[in-house]
Amino acid sequence: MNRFDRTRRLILQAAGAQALLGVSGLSSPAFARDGALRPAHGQTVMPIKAGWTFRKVGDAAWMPATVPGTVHTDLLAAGVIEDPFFRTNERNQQWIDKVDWEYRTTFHVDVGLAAKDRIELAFAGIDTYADVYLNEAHILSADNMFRTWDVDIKHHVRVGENVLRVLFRSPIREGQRLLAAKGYNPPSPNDQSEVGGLGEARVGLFTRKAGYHYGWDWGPRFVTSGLWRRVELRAWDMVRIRDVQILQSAVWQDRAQLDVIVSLDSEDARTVELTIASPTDATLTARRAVKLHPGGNRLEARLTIDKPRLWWSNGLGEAHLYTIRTTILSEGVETASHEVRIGLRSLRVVRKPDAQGAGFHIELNGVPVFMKGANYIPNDSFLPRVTPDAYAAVVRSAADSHMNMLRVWGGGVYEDDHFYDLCDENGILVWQDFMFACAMYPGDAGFLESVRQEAVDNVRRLRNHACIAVWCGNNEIDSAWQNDVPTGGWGWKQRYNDAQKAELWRAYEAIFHEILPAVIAEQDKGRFYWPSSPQADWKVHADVTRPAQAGDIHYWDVWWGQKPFSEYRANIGRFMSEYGFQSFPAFETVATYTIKEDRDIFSEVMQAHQRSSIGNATIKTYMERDYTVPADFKSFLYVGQVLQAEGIKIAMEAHRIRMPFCMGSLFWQINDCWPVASWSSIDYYGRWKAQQYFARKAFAPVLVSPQIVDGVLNVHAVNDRLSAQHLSLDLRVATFEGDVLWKHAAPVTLAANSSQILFSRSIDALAAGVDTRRALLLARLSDGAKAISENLLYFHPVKELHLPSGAPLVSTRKTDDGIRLRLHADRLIKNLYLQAEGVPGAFSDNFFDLLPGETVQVDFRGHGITEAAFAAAFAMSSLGKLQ
Ligand code: BMA
Repeated sequence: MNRFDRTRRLILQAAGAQALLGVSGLSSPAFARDGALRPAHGQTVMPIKAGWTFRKVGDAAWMPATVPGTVHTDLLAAGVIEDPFFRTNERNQQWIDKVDWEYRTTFHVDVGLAAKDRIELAFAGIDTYADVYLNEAHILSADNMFRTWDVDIKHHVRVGENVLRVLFRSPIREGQRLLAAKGYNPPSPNDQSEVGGLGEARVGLFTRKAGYHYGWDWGPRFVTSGLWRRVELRAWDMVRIRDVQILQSAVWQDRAQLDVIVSLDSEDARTVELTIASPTDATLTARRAVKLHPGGNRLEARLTIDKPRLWWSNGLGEAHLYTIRTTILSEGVETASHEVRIGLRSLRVVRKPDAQGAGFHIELNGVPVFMKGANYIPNDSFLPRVTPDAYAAVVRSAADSHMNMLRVWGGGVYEDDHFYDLCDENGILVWQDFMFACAMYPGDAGFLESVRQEAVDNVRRLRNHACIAVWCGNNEIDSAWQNDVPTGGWGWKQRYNDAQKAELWRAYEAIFHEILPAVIAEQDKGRFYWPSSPQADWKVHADVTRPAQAGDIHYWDVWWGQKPFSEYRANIGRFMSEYGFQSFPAFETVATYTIKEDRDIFSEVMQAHQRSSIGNATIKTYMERDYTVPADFKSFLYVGQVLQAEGIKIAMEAHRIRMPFCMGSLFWQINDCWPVASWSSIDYYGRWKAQQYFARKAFAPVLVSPQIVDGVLNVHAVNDRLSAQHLSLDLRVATFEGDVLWKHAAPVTLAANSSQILFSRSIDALAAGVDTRRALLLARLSDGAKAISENLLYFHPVKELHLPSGAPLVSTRKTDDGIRLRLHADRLIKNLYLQAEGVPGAFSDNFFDLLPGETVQVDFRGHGITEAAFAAAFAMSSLGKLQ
């Protein structure tokens, strides 16, 4: 449909548009990440970015500081500490979080600015225990990293120089004080207190601060302090729009009904003109006069859009966004405005009881959509240095790999606005955890109120984003404690006496069953809230012994339980929100944190960049099962990546072919916060591991997946598209030299949005007389000459195969953005690994099997690459070469 041949109307209905009185205490508008001003919208906005200095409390000398920033990165820039990520530097930087720090700057206020009706200082994020002084008057005490703080400074600010000083108290000392007051330590196993020199005192849970700062099983311990998001002065006269909430009350194919709620502050009683329009759609426009009262005002308006362009998740259509601009005109002059982007869509989480238990699926615009994606953690231990490009690289990698969901996991942070903007634009739905993970939290009145405020701030900040699909209370606390099953859980509750147990569970209920759902109901009515991930959904499906039948699942018997990858096929729930397997990053990344003598997986440095208790040995154990373990370090890293990718491929495909029983597959984890061996599919520097390339194939909209179960070959096909696909299926058994031993071809129809078996045959019938150590099965779905999905199946573990050892023929030519390679092989090249160390860029495909007789084209893309530099760095490995 052409966007211009549809009429859209916007109606401001008189009944819904009257001004309501007396609503106050509204929170701040959304923040942009980069310090760049959002259009001032009638306000004067002055970033307080320049001139910052810092010192350890008690020191004489001030050093230059960066805001937004952290103490650690400022110390690094000042040359006081070395790169925290290099070798084991982390260990000797643990003193930083145990002392107090002071930050200071000055800013100039002119007469005009000082005369404004209202002046406020807005802190988008303070990490964490801080007292703020303006011209030596105390203006704020902060104690929650996740909150935003707006401080009225009208009566503190003066014409000329103003001094802003922030005193940060050590989060560790504060935590120790709170722990002592509590008298016992609640469970919090991921807090790496030993690294911090605190023994078993796990203090992180007492502070509303990112859990991973205290260390995690993929992350170092850097308990930061600092002004981690921007600080700005805002001043205005008369009227200021605080917030505009757009409720999508009903979205149909032919019509969308929006309720717009404008929260604004007015200095006096006046009549103004409210207009709502869309710069992206000239037909949307409405205006009317409204009467304002002094203080907080709430205006409501109903809009109707005919024939809306809907927002679709990646793969199903355009992620169309409308910009909605709200303005206030006073005596014909624009005095305040606000802009927000929305995507029109209906979204429900459907949990319908069925014969097996109860389903759990996302329904988008009336369509059940299988969620393909990953868990997402913070991109750096030091958040302020994450660039917009780094955010874009992760979200685009997800979109390019056919993902449609990321789970913002609860041990990190409520992410930057820019992240959610990118998700909106790329059709990536977000499963948004609140920031609680793997711990039992305090339940005193002060803590609970802080949690409530934090939830209000972040729900308000994020609620207009099209991408937000699920609000989730926490990560894994329900399953770790399992209050309903006396012997259940991870052994947490068994360590406490009855009074402690009751206290800890009461706090859990207060946060996750009372406060958070109440905030959602009040601030984001209608959006789905799920108390914990995973949760067995016993309310819908009462069989506690069979959690796989309802709710979501974190499946960790592969890796933590050392079970074989094939177990992924047998352990499938209704929504797989976590599963994963580790690998090392590429050698180039390892080289950034090691010196030559460290390059052994059991060296002190390699173990320090591995935080899972069973880490590197587990990678080796699994490798021994299926692969010939290479003796040299570099090859070990490469085979480890293949191991991870092949293992997770089993899970991704197994989950998809079980649709509609299973309707989600989010692996753990897409990114890293430092260079480390972890479950990530993309490393800290943005390098795709083998797994990310494999995910792109396993999550493709149309998938062919051959599986052998109990001696029977089943060829499955999954079609995520909303229309039937008429394709040809081509199956063949061929030797590694390309001789075809068996084949089958047939036209097939894949029903829309479904999984089906296309072909079944006993393996004996196919492989009779075949030397299965020298042969493979190829399954291909094509549309005419174009391959839509292709998959290979081997009959034995790799170490038992007789792989050819040759290398492909390679020709290259320069393209506009890099180098184009053509690769050809006469015999199978298994998991061909293309490398160009030191040349900035990335291969469009990698770690794939090059089939005999096949020629494939791969692009190496990057800026300013010369053919000579590429040729000098280019190298290839394959599993055949290593055997
Ligand atoms: C899950 C996650 C994380 C953890 C990961 C790997 O428990 O929620 O807490 O890092 O598994 O162990």
